[in-house]
Amino acid sequence: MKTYANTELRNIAILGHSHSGKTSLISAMLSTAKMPAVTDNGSPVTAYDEEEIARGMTMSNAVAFAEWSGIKINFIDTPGFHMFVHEARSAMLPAEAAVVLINAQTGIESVTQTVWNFAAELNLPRILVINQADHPKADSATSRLEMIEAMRDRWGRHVIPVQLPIIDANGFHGVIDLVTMEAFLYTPHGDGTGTRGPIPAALEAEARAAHEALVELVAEGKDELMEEFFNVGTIPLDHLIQAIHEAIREDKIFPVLYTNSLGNVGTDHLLDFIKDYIPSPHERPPVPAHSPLRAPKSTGNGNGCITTDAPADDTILRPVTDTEPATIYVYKTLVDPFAGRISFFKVISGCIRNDATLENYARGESERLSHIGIMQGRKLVEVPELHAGDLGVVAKLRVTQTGDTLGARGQDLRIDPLPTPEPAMTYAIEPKSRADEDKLAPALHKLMEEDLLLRFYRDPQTNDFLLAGAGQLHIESIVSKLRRRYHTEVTLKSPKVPYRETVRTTATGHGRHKKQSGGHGQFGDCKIRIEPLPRGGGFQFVNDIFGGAIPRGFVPAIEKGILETAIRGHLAGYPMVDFRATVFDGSYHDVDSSEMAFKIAGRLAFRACMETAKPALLEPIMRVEIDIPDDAAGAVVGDLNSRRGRIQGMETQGRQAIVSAQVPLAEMLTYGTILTSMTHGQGSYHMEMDHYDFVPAALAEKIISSSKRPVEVEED
Ligand SMILES: Nc1nc2c(ncn2[C@@H]2O[C@H](COP(=O)(O)OP(=O)(O)OP(=O)(O)O)[C@@H](O)[C@H]2O)c(=O)[nH]1
Ligand SMILES: [Mg+2]
Repeated sequence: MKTYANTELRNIAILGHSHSGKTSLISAMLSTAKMPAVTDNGSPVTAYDEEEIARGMTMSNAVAFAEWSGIKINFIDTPGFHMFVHEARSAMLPAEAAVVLINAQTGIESVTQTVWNFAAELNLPRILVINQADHPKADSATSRLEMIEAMRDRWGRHVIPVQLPIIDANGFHGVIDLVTMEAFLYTPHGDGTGTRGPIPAALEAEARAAHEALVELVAEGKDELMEEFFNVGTIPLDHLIQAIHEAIREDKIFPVLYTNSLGNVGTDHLLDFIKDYIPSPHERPPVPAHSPLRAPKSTGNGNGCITTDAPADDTILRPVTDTEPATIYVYKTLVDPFAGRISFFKVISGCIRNDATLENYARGESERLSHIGIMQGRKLVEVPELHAGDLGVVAKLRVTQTGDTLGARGQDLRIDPLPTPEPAMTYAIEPKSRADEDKLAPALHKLMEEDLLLRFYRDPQTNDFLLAGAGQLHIESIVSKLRRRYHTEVTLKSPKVPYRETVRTTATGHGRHKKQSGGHGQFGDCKIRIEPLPRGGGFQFVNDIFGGAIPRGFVPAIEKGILETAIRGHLAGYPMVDFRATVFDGSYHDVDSSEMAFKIAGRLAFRACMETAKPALLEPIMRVEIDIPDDAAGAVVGDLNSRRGRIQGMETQGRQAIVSAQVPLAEMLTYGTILTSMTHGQGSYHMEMDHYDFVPAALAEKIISSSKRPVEVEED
């Protein structure tokens, strides 16, 4: 197949609330472009995952491409269900524009705003598509104008229609292009190709007024265009097209278009719009990267213990062109039980040829990129080369993970991945048999490569296997993937609250391990200071030994002893976080000192500190958004108050109310059932981890007294 140059590429993230029709729209556009639009079993091309097909929703990003009028458009299909919305965020780095879908039937929904914010954070050009325009609700001019007003209320007056839908007794069957002032008429459920025709008389006046509004907005701030507009009364078409292109690129306008993805109406026009108006990778600002000095060193282990280095500002701006040295960024990983690891990357700069060898900077290893290709859903189409800006895949890289930057040897730069939220729910799981237990960890490690939010570890108190994820549905889908893909059966047990422990004050402690047994003795001796860090501070270790009181070689063993003990907690067996441990003094013995002896000394010193450091329990506080009929708002707010919730705000939209609150996770474990009964099934909610906070004393006592202290095994 043809390879496409930088200027012939468009990378589009398709975003929107669940069921707005993203996956169907991509399939419809592919069909219009005469590309494979469905898989062998009839599902849309980007809906290939068995789990997603079974649940009728997208749960992770998928990629497909269309060759259209000499360019290649790469689409990234993203999930619209709130629990998986972090995936949509990770589509922002490889994309040059966001197409935000709005369901004509339901209007702006909670995830619509969330994904809009993601795109806005990166100043990504945004196009609004009112999909499902075949719905009777899109039928009247009033409801259409109300929708535009609602969008302007949220995102400003720069929201501007570039089309009018043609809706009559035959339903939605055409669009008026407000730039060229032509109409395109479709046969619903046809091949997606419109026929050019005159603007229907009934819409003429409205179309003219909308055209003028568009011209006026685009000309704003551009003196030559303003002059032309006032002198001639309009702007010549080629100037107007160029001005709209620039205004979209600079986030000065957010155009609105209309489609019906199920009936394939308006999709050729949307493809044309993407081709003519969306910036190519080359036209977007250079990509910010930084040198390894600033790379955060992380020992994140799922238990909240993170070691970080202080950042320094050393940003490098890398233009997206073939002439710069090769650099790729891996934005997604898929692990196929048979084909192995498939890494999805964006070519940030340079031209990547098949069989290239690139350096994975963070991991210090080189990787050979044999068989590079592009993805059409699950199918890999091999290509000889990929130019700067293109999205590609490569199978079987050895060490590369999502978020890694690779490139030519000699340069070393890293692109910061976008943040992934912390898991919101933790469940205990139990393998059904011994064989399942053996398969569990390898299978989950493969799933964790694909899914950055998933965590797997053992409960330090009960030794249970724990799975942490975005919520019940997420964890259930993992259990199901374990069964389908890896033939590993597990039972899901009750959800757990991932409490943490921390310290409230600074304390010092002395740990001395001295043993004389037979020949060699053991001797380790250290003094440490434990200090609280702000929430989210993780774990920091400082070596403050002067004058060789402890040889350097033994200091990491002290850190290890502290960390291993901290992970087991002091009060109720939960990992201890947000503290700094400083070793400042100690002594050693020329013959009897060993790493093991210092590790034990570190552990003893840490325990000694706990006597006075005022250890305390922390609990996760969730950011909750609840969508309910407005007459249920009083009851819902009252109930949240009784759950130690803090109401942050309430918004009404028509007859719906959206309540935002912060509520401890411990109070939300069965909220789904409670909300259903309070709203007669009319309510929905979304929650994500916000921060950790101290557990109130009375409650903390209960948790501590009901916890079983882990059995401590002294190693020596
Ligand atoms: N009437 C009508 N139905 C549509 C249209 N687009 C999608 N649908 C239907 O809406 C449902 C959801 O469509 P999807 O394409 O899966 O929606 P999505 O936005 O990808 O949903 P998530 O992956 O869950 O975020 C399906 O039943 C589609 O058949 C449309 O334009 N008109
Ligand atoms: Mg979808």
